[in-house]
Amino acid sequence: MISKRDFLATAGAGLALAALPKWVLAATNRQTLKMPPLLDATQTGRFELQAGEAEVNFWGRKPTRTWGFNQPYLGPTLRLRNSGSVQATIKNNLNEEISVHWHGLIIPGNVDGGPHQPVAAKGVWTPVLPVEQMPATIWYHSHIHGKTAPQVYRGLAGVIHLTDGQDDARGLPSDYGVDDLTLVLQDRRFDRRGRMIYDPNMPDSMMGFAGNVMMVNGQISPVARVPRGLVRLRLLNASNARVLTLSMDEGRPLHLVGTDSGLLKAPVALKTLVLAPAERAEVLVDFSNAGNGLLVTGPNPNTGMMGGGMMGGRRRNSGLEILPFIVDESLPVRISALPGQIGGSEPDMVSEGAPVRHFSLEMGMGMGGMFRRGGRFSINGKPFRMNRLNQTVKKDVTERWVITGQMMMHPFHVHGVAFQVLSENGRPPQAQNRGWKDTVLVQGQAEILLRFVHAASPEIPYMYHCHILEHEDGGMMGQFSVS
Ligand SMILES: [Cu+2]
Repeated sequence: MISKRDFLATAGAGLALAALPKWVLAATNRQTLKMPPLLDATQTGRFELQAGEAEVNFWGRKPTRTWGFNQPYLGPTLRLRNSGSVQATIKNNLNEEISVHWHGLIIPGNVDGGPHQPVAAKGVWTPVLPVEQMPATIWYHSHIHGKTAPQVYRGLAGVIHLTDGQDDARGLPSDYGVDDLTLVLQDRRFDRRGRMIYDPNMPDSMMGFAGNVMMVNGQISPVARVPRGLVRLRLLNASNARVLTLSMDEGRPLHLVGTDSGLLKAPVALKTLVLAPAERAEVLVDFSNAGNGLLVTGPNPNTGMMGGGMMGGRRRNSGLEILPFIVDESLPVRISALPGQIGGSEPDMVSEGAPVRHFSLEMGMGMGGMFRRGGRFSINGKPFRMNRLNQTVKKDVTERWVITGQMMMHPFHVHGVAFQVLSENGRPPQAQNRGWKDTVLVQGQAEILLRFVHAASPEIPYMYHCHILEHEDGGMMGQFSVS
């Protein structure tokens, strides 16, 4: 188990030691990790989310004004069937328009919840979501153009479990909050009074806004209690910009069983799992023999050419503790052996003859670009415009998209589809990118194969964009119809 001193050393590295306020010392009485409340719609076929404002006292000193769905910060975990329609009701009790994008749901453009489908202040949205896809861990978040970064930062996000009820047969843990843990990972910036702040300066808006503390499910430095067996972690990187490089202390493997859009055929043991903003991964961790453990993230690798001191590299570049796990003998051990096969699938699409499109993710780094507000970021030279359709795509046709990123790594997300990563910098994809994906971290160049099965009209098109939210809001986004 990590000691109090180790924790302070880690947190302190983030806060700059000299400025470490005394109240941090009092904050080490750790709370047990809480799961987001489970909102199970598998039987009812309906759910309701209410966006509202509240106050949260994260550090036990000064409270922060936060937003959330059905609770003060973040939203419930929605459990949905992976097959069949579900009736959603979104009530916006805020004084500002929001949207709810179903990130990872493969559904038509007119219920996708993107920037063209705002829910007005005090308004209501009642889409029917026709779900028909593989079981997966996906999520939902606000997606108003130009406001996604601050709105998600304040708390408008939550996780969705798509389930077919067959996890016992697969040998996968599925007892919510006991051996099946949902972990919303976010770095957040706190001021000396313990308030969560969002005040991006010029470097922040270029590189993306990074925090000095890691939160799990909206909690600062909680402790997870786990059974002495196999535990499933459903990981979501809901940070605005930080690329996580996750590992267990002492090299205990993370057994990858699922990527963004579905389960793999069999577990893949990883020492380190890179999880970019918006990516999800399901991993199994074995607590049967080794006992207690600690999940950590290494330094943010995404400092690009700006890296180092100029951009306050020290704050960005410290590794951070994420979550200690304590084995609790009172918890039931349901699964103690790693499953051999889990019956998922890996994409194997035909790339020959597929029409090719090129996407260049651009930072506009000239002096003119650097000091120009709103139009710094673009794709193929075009910053996002609400009234400009960038592509028209044919339904049921496999396409090959070649994505090139400038200056730094960019997590590229496409709405309305699960895709195959065909290559990364001309080589076969790394192990963690061989499953079905909806977001891929472009580190130079990536090629993806994708085929749309639903339509999106020119009026309510699908989006593709960088999921560093400050880049997205700044214009690194495009939109396309499918018919
Ligand atoms: Cu980007």
